[in-house]
Amino acid sequence: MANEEPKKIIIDTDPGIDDAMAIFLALQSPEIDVIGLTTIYGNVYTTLATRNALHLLEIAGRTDIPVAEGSHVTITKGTKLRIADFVHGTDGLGNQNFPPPKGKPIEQSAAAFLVEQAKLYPGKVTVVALGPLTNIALAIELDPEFSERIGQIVILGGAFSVNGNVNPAAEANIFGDPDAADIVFTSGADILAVGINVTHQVVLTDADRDKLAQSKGKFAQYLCKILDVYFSYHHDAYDTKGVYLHDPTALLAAVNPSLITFAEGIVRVQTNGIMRGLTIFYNKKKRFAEVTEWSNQPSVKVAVTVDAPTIVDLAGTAEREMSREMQWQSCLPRHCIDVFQQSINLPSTGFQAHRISVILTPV
Ligand SMILES: [Ca+2]
Repeated sequence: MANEEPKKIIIDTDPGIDDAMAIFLALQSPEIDVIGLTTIYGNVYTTLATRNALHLLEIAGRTDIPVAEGSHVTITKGTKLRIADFVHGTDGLGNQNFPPPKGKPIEQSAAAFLVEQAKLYPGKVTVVALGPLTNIALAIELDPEFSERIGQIVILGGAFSVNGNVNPAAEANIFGDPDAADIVFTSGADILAVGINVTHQVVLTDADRDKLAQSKGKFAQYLCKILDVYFSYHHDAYDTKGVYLHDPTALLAAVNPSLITFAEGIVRVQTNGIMRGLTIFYNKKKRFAEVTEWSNQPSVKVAVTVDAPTIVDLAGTAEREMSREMQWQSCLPRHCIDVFQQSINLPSTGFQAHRISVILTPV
């Protein structure tokens, strides 16, 4: 990717500990030009998500990047939101109670900002959606051509052929606004969904965290402060000795789609009842005789496996390119990606997957 222009990315985010990791990764990757952050409720309420987004940009020294505040309610104007502060801390960032940021969000709403940027750079902007999909659905409603103008929407969301993480049916980001998710999945935009069927293979282990703690890098030190709450939650909730890197995986898949394999088909979202938030993938193998809610819907891509060997290549490329970039020399710890090629078979697909672990360390 040496001669390519950096990919313009807007991160729609509800920071969020793994959001913070994804944002730092993006800001350190020369392949990416982060042109804005838009905020949404999810891990915290939207007001706090905005405050945290501004705070993270200040930590990274990137207050030049605009933050547009997103919706405070669901697409159906619902105000009973599901907030995952028990996963990320009441402040969303590991109960560190950081001082308030100096910066302010721009006047534009998240949806208006998304529409404007898609118009400014048609086909060139990738949205990495790391929270419930309300802002993206609002952008689609605001501008009927948004789904054509946007380059790609990479969604961290869904649980495809596996249990959810809010309840057995639903993954958290889709559960946060299933109606919005269904609008986005059926919008006709170029969509890649990275669900927990994939991100649950991407584990930052307890041992990885210890390595991170030894690092003097600014981001590594910061992350070690906020990670405790996230680890405690995972230790209680799962048998995994580590934490799932949901948001960083989606971000990396957006940078380099060849990091994952995907299947193509139609996705619809259950919007009510006990299956609320369930994502169902139709692989189009059978031609149904009747006209249904699935007929003539556009196809999307759904991640099936994580491709560890290519991640090694990307890390190598990123390192080499960074060493040529003067602006990286003075400051930032570089991301390096350690890959543990412990193969996991997914019986439902026959694909080989790999357990990988992403570590932020200085080189
Ligand atoms: Ca998130």
